[in-house]
Amino acid sequence: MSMTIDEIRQAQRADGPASILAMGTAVPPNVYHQAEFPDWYFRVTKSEHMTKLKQKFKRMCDGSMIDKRYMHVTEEMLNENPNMCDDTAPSLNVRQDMAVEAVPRLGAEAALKAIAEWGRPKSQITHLIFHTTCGIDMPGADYKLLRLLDLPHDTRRVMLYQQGCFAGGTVLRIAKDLAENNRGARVLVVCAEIFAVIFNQPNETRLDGLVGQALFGDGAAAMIIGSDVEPNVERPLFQLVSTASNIVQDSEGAILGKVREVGLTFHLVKDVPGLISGCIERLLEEAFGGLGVKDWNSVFWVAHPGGRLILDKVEEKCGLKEERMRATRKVLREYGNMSSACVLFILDEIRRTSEKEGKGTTGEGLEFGVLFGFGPGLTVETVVLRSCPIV
Ligand code: WCA
Repeated sequence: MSMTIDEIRQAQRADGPASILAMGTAVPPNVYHQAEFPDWYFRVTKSEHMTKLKQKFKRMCDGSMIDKRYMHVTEEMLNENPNMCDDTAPSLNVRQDMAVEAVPRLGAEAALKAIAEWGRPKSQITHLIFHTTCGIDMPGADYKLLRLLDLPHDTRRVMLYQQGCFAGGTVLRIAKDLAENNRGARVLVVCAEIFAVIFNQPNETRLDGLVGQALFGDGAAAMIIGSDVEPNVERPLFQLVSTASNIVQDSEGAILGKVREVGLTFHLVKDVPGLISGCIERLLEEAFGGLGVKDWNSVFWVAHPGGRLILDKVEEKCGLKEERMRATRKVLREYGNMSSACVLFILDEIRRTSEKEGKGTTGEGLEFGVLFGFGPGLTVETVVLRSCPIV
């Protein structure tokens, strides 16, 4: 008996909402403590004579709220590639080579942890979404990850390059659409960032670049996302309720990244925290209108920690209690700004702490949560989450 187009479409779609079924994170082995970073950074870039600039950099580091960061780059690598510490010399080739090799490898490490938690064979992954701000290559980091993990060759891949810090939200938005529109889909989502593309010497004519040097760290995070959870095998951690993507009004040029011969140069206006906090209440109202939620303290929070001041201003604008941003600030403190990977680290932190502290749900005992990705544009990605009971 033949089927109508409507019946075919119906059969193709999943019944339930997309859920996060597992998570994993990874960082490179080299740890850099923020208190010692200004001395290290000005020494390895042979900039110790710039004493006033070093003092300013120290103020940025001191105010960052970051305790430590992890980085692929080591002093040995910089000594072997002196152009990486010279912003008048081309260094794109060496940076690209580093990122193209290290990004899928770090992503694979995080993905293996997510797959192990998921509990099903990796051959049952149907889709892959990979995002990195670092490096460009053909075939891409998605292809390399597929090879590293020996995933099925017919895995349906989506590769996103160069989106920047908001993309932790973008990958969840795409994963939700894929999982809900392809019955049985199991989407592996990976964000991996390697600061080697940005690292460069301090320059007093580019103070915004210096802010980046004070904040960025490397990290990768992975998730498995699917609808129609398989009972007794899969354990849902969060449901993805709705997603949105917005460009902040009057913010053109507020954050820019340019791939140049000296690597990825980074431009940032001082008012990024003001621009983001200025639109946050409207975005919350749009996101939660349908659910009737009006109290921003009644939901758990995952906000991209682009910098401490962004969190302070958002917290103030929304009248948040200190505990709402606790997980976000913890990830900033322990890892720095890992661009797109940050929000996934924070979600992982929230569900782990919720379990450890005996909360009733994976979302700090609350039912709903919000995840915000902030980045170039300015762009804000919003994801409404629903937590799951902890049995
Ligand atoms: C400044 C600026 C400024 C402060 N320009 N001088 C891409 C690729 C990757 O691989 C990874 C990531 C990415 C992209 C990532 C992003 O998009 S992140 C962008 C979002 N982040 C921010 O906008 C940072 C927001 N700012 C802050 O969180 C704080 O300003 C900061 C933690 C950096 C310092 O806070 P503070 O309370 O200690 O002090 P100040 O007064 O805010 O800043 C200290 C100094 O830094 C001041 O100078 P001075 O001489 O008066 O001490 C500021 O003028 C200066 N400064 N932002 C140029 N955008």
